[in-house]
This record gives sequence, structure tokens and C-alpha cells, in this order.
Amino acid sequence: ISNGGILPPQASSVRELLSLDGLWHFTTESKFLSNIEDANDLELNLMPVPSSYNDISTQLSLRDHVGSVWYQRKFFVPSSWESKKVWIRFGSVCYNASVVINDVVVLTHQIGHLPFAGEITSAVKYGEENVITVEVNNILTSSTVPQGEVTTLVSGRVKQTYTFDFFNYAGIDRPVVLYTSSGSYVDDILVKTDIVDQSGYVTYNISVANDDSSISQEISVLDKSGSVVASSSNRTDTLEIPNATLWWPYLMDANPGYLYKLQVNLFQNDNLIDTYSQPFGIRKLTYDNDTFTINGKNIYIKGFGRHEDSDIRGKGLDLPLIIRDHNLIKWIGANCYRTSHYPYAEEIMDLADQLGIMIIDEVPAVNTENFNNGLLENHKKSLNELYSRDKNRPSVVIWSIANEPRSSSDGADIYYKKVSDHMKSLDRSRPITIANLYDVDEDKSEQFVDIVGFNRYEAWYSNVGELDGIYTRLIEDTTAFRKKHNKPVLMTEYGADSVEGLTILPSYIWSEEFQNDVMAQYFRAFDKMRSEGWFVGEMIWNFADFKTDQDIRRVGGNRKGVFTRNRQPKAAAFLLRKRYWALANKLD
Ligand code: BDP
Repeated sequence: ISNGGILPPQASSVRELLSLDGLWHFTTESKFLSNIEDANDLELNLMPVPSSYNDISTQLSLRDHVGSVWYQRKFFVPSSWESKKVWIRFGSVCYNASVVINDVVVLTHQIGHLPFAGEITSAVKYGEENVITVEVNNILTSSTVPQGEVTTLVSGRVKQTYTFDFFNYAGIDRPVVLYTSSGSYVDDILVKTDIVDQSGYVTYNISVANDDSSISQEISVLDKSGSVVASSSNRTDTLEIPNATLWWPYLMDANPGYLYKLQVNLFQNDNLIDTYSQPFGIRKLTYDNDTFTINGKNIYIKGFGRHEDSDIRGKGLDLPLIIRDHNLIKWIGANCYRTSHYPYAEEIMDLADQLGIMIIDEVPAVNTENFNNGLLENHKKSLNELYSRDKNRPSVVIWSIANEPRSSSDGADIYYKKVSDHMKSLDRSRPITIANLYDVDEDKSEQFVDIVGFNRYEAWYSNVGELDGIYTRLIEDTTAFRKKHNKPVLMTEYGADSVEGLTILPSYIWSEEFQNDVMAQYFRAFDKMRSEGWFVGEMIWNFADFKTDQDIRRVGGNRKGVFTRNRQPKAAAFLLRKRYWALANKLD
């Protein structure tokens, strides 16, 4: 594994790129048939990449498979690549991956939802066909991130159990690419920005792999039209951009999501050996006990918890779906979402950067319990990889270091101090949060965050049907968090399930009316708390319905979406749209 950066590969005059997406051979039994026509069962032994594998076939056994599966395909490496370094990069594999090329293990990786890459220069045959096999294992244990447990049922079948509330999809769910580089290359780029008066300041640091004294560089900052607005010949520098166009969130400015590019050119003896174009936005975040600001303006978050989830493909990257989602996000007037409960695809994060959608970037640590050292190491590792991938993204405004940890248990305080110190050692420019489940007196984790996030399901999981209690209880709860921690407070989840088309008047649980009535009561409470200044945002659970493990509280999955799983609006979407647009006009 490359122990340096994880920059997304870019095709350029010096780097070539080849996609390995498409149909791969697939088996749960580690033996590949030479011809798929030889298969004597009903299912095709073919699997699309990218996609989760669970819902592709008709078999319960594959949907609920526990353990390894194998993917295999052939690929051709051009002879012209022989003089270069050759790499392979996976956008993510859930969860454990072992990559074999022509019988040699070239790469292994644990932890889903995060990219990994490795050099395969000496493993491939040039000007010939090669075979790649990827073993993907989905077992979750007490020390993996996220956690799970494997049990044996009365029938002898092995079952993966887990406490998190989304289906445990697995597979090669993001793109796979081969690419080339020169012997020495741009391994990583770090960009930080600041604003003083009208000027933007861009501080960058370029890491070069296999560096030597014959290598020099030219760095330029390009604006959106491609004009050079600043340049340098240093590896590390701070450049001034007079009259900078700032990166603003959607609906906080007429021109949201403005991106510059840091163009990095590496030379060796006057030859261009690498070139990389790193997008970034000029923006300044501040946070203290009372406020959270961007470019000097207070942020009020109007957003969602979401999932990467859709019919058939599960968590597989789906470009039509992600464009539809972001059209809906713009339509509804939201300015933010949390990547609950794991890092989302880089293609999704790119859209957020470009559209000015703020992101609360969450690690895959969901419902963490039974705190142990192995878990802590994996939790930290996932933070390292998340930071490494997303550190330059202007859209990322908060790091979420956990969702609903069992933070009232013994050891939770020690554990979360370590996790939060670790995140702070990586990045102090962004605040951190935890989406907390517990009451203020039970929770031991929020003392270590900058913005107190909490999830509440009044009139749903607690005091079911009691719409008239929501306002008082929520204000009491939120104020208690504020009093104890003296920090900004953010509602990271609230909501109620509804089955689209189920309409009952007067409202009754599971109906569209009930979901709307719950929301209306929360809105009253939010408005009251907003007037106090330290309440920094509201995020409804969930953007869209999504699949979960089988549970009698779930009707084909979790139905708290304001959109259906197929991305059509429920009544709730229109109510939310009215509120988010009204808030945008008031705040501008
Ligand atoms: C919260 C979890 C979220 C669930 C949601 C719910 O953070 O993952 O989907 O509740 O139950 O506890 O709808």
C-alpha cells in the first residue's frame, strides 16, 4: 500500500488511466469457471463493478452471505506502459479486500468506504492479458469499524448481526482504475486557505515521491476561467489572491461553490514528469463557544442525514442517482448533509464542493460499544484515511467522529478523549462533532467535541404519538446540552417514519400527515432555539428511505425519508422545502 497520499488519479499528458469497471466474474466458492456458460445453476456468475452484490441475484444466500466472495476479470496492459510505474486504485471495497494480480497478492485493505491504492509495476505483464482476483470479506467483529458479531443459527447457518440501522451491503462498490505515473511523482498535496480583508491566502505543501535534487516544480493557482492568478516555484508556499472569490455554501451567496485549482507541474532536467490539478475553495471557518462561521457569516445548517443506498445496487456508486439526489437537495433548499454513517464516494464529495453543499464528514464508526484497543486503532486508522482523502475539500466543514456511540458506558470518556485528540492532531481548522444518542446526564463523549450534535426521536421512539410534548421536551433537552457544555448545539437527527400514500386524518403514526405534524412541532422548537444564537442547525433524518436489516419496526426498510427510496417526494418534502427556502431568505 502506498503509505503516502491517496489523490484521485487524473489522466494528463504524463499519466494514463484505464477503468476496470464493468462485469466481473463472481463466486462465493473461490473457484472460477473458465466459461460462464458452464455454470449449471440459475444465477449468472457475473457481477457489476461498482455495485454491492447483495441485491443483484435472486438468492437469499447471497443477500445474507457472510464471509468471502471472489471477483475476477482479465485486463490488458499496453506495452507502452513498461517504462512507467503502474498503479491500481479502489474507491472502496466493503470491507476487507485482498487483491491478487497474476497469482501475486499486491494489496490488502481493511475498512470499507475509503479508497486504497498500490503499485503493481512488477506484478503485471506488459503487452499481454493479466488476471485480477479480488477477495472481498464482509465479516464485522467487536474490533472492526463498524462493529458486528457472527453467530451460528439453529439451522447451522452463519449470520452476521449488527446494531446499526442500515443494510450491511458489501462488495466492490466504487470504481476501480489502473493508472501510470513517472518514477518520481506528486504523491500528496495539502491546501489551506485564509482570508484577510479582500485577499485570499493559499498555503500549500507538495509531497514528491522518490524525490531528488534534479526535480523542480512550478505551482500556479488558476481561477474558474483558467487564468493564472498566482504562482510560485516552491514546494511549500503561501500565495496571496487579491480580491479572491470566496467559497460560499448554497443559498448563502449568489455564486456558491467557487473553486480554484492548484496546478502542480514537476520537472526533471526540464522534462515535465508529473502534473496534477488540485481543486480547492477559499474559505475561512471559525468556531467558538457560541458561534460557527464561514467567511465571517454565521452558519445555520439546514440539512439531512443521508445514506448511500438504492434499489438493486445497494451502496454501489450510481451516477444518475447522485445527480438526482443533488438536484433534489438544491430544489429543497438544503445547504448541508452528514455522510451518515460512513464516508461517501469521492464523486459525491466532488459535487458537494462544486455546488456549495456543506458536509459533515463522518467516519464509519457507528453505534460503537465495548471499547477495546483493537477498535480504537481501527477507529483512528479510519480517521487518518478520511482526513487524507478529504482534507482539501472546502465542502467539509465539520468532522463527525462517531454516530450514536454507547457513550454512557464505562470507558467511553477515555475512549472518546483519545479519538477526539487524534482528530485534532490531524486537523484543527474544522470543528468536530458526535451525533449523540444519550441524555445529557448519561453521555460522556460530548465534552470532547466543538459542536454538540444530538439525535432525538420525540413522539416516535419516545412518547409515541405525543405531538404536543415535542416542543417542551426538545427545548429542555437542547438547553440542558447547552448549559452543560457551553458550546454550539446542532440537531443531527430527528424525524418519523411514513409510508408514502398512507394518509390518515387526524394524523396517526406511519402516515404522511404524522411525519409532517412531527416536523412542524420540531420547527417551532428550532425557531425558539435559533433566536438564542448558539443553536447552529437542524438536520432531518432522513433524506430518502433506505434498506435496513429485517426488523419488525421496518417496512421494507427505514421510512423516515422525506423522499422515497426511488427519490420521489412525500408530503414531508414540500413542507421541508417551504421551511428551508424561507430560512434562506431570512438569513441572506
Ligand atoms: C438513529 C440512528 C440512525 C437510525 C435512526 C432511526 O443514528 O442510523 O436510522 O435512529 O432509527 O438512532 O431511524
